[in-house]
Amino acid sequence: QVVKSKTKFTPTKEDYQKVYNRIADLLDENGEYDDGSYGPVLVRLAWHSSGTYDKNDNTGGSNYATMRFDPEALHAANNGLNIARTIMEKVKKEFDWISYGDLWTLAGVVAIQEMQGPKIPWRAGRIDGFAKDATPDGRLPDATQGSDHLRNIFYRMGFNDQEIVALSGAHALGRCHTDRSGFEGPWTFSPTTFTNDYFKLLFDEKWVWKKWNGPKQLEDKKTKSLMMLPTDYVLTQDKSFKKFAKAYADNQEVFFQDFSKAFSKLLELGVPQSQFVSTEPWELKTTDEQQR
Ligand code: CCH
Repeated sequence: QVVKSKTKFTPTKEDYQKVYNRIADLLDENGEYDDGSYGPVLVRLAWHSSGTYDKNDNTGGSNYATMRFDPEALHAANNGLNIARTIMEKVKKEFDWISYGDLWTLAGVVAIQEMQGPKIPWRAGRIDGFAKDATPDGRLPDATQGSDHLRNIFYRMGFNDQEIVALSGAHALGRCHTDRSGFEGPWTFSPTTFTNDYFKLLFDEKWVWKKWNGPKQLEDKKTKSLMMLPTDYVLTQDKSFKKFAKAYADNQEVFFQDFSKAFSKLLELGVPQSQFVSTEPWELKTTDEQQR
């Protein structure tokens, strides 16, 4: 019997930069989609694929990309993320050597950086797992709940109050969809640009309960065009959360720094250190920096 020898391709940082660039090109390929960018839904994919982590038994997290499998793909919290996964399939076809966990977390990095956000240190090393590695339902936050719930969920991942607030600032991006979560509308006036507007608006606008048949959400009294989830609003009500939210409203640079650290940490949850291809995370270049 002939044993075929296969030379193993070992991708370098430059190869991952190529994947970065391909994802960047896909972000606004469909002007009809939402606010004209797949960026926000890709950030949500990166977050939901990582936020299943449980530090108590070291299960979940971004390592095995278990959202590829039912029932995790069908968890209500993941409604709509099939759109993001389908777009990523295009990239996977071209760069078949990348693991899904690396691809999805890298897409989150690309989206944040290309939408004018901070640099997100990232490194490769996640491996594809199996359906048996999928996590049970209920590990991601429920938007109808309060500060106790937020703490239960995020402390389980290993985050503290400051990191919870920083991560929540991602809601500067994107919107809620009635056919995905039941909620409706964007948090900010610029849902495809990463800013600290989410925190500014939380404090500057008057938020009132929206009168409608849908789930409980708030709307800004002035324009009625923006929304906040109950879990967003508690960041201004809980004393410890409020301190950080105010600091981020007052200073975008501080928010950017803290978000970058927390998001980078989120994307590495559940990945054994020994699997990473480098000891230090990389900073990949934005398309602007490469003058492409
Ligand atoms: Fe979120 N988020 N998120 N979120 N989220 C939703 C959409 C986005 C909660 C609930 C919702 C984070 C934290 C929380 C994004 C990033 C992050 C939606 C609407 C709900 C509901 C989904 C829909 O209908 O399409 C709750 C509760 C929490 C508790 O903390 C964190 C952390 C991050 C990232 C760091 C992004 C981006 C979106 C927009 C997605 C889109 O398609 O536009």
